[in-house]
Amino acid sequence: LQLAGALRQALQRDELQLHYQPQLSIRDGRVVGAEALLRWRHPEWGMVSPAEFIPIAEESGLITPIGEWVIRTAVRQMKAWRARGLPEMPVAVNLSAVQFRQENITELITRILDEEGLPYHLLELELTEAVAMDDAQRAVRIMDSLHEQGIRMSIDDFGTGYSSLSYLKKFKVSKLKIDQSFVRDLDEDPEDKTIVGTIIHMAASLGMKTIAEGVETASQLAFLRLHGCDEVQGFYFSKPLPAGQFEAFARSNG
Ligand code: G
Ligand code: G
Ligand code: MN
Ligand code: NA
Repeated sequence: LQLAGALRQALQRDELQLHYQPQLSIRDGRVVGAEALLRWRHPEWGMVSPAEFIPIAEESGLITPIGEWVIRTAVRQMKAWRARGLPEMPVAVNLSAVQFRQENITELITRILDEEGLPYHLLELELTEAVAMDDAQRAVRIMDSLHEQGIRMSIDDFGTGYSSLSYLKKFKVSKLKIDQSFVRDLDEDPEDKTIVGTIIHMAASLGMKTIAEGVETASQLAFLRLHGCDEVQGFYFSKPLPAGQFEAFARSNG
């Protein structure tokens, strides 16, 4: 397969890059974190979306080296920002289904953090609700072991993966990320208003924070603020940025 071959070379040829999307506190608008998002710039095809190549990386097994590269690169970036005096904030990295099923995932992650010398609490891992619920018992085990090490987890695309509340209660996650499909029509759709409000209140009662994804308008922000959502992420504030631009954004919104 052409794409898999090109992807194998992408790692060696330095064609992969991480962009960082700011996450802001809804109370004061300060940047409190970032989500690392993978970018692949192919010399001939241009930008290839992770939505396109992550599935191929999973099928071909390339997700293992790529996933490790993503974690290590995000960790090194945090160290660089730290050395440059940027206030400390966690960076969230997306975990794919295959990575999540790796037997030694906790050890792999703590090994990278140890090798790079970064405190464990600065790395956050995002797992989609669908992947977590696909094998919820395993998710509970892995979350327990990551939590024991002080590594934070959040549930991505929340609201799309039919969580059982009895499992959600057992998941040691610090944050629910409200899926952008509910945020998109928040201004017009009364059902989405109900869903988003309910997620925020449920999360609070379970001791979890909420972050809304895909925030694009002032009125979406106003609704989220009124209902006590903790953090926001979306084009209204910033698209995902190259590391240098993220740093500038964080400094002027700190
Ligand atoms: O940033 P963008 O909208 O192009 O991302 C498209 C999809 O790719 C999103 O679902 C996002 O979660 C996923 N994605 C981006 N970076 C990574 C990554 O490093 N690992 C995994 N597994 N998925 C990623
Ligand atoms: O699946 P995940 O939530 O990890 O994917 C995040 C994706 O959402 C990224 O590809 C990112 O580029 C995209 N994204 C981030 N903010 C917005 C936004 O405000 N609107 C839209 N439509 N997409 C966004
Ligand atoms: Mn995500
Ligand atoms: Na998401």
